Amino acid sequence: MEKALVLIKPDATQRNLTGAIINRLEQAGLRLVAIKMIHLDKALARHHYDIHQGKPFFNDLIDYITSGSTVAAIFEGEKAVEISRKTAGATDPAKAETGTIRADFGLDVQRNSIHASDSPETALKEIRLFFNENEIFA
Ligand code: FUP
Repeated sequence: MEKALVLIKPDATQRNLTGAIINRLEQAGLRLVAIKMIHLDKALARHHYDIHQGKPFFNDLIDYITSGSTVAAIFEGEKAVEISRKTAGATDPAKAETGTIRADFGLDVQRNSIHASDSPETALKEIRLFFNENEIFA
């Protein structure tokens, strides 16, 4: 069974969209196996977005993701990564497919409401970054 890390980002927790976003992922056939609300510190944020170090939006992205509460969750299922990415939609809400989380809830390319792991390998790394083994109810 595949697992995907999902972050419900500060723009979404702030606007009371946490339940709606979880609901969409469950409705897509995925099962919630871990969840917690956290406030990312800069070190964790930089680690999570390591791949974007040096890009023009990096510092703003770190400021944003550390600006409020984030819900970290793990969803499990066959093709959990592909399904969670599809349910999330394209990075830029303006370009995301109708009916996706980002199209319906995202505000702009930075405040796009959700993160979902982009490959099974990335998912394993991200899960290790956010969760201990004993927090996962597989
Ligand atoms: P995604 O995999 O869809 O989350 O997109 P990326 O890995 O390309 O980007 C990660 C995050 O960086 C996005 F969710 C938001 C932020 N970002 C920007 O703020 N500006 C950009 O131009 C691109 C990405």
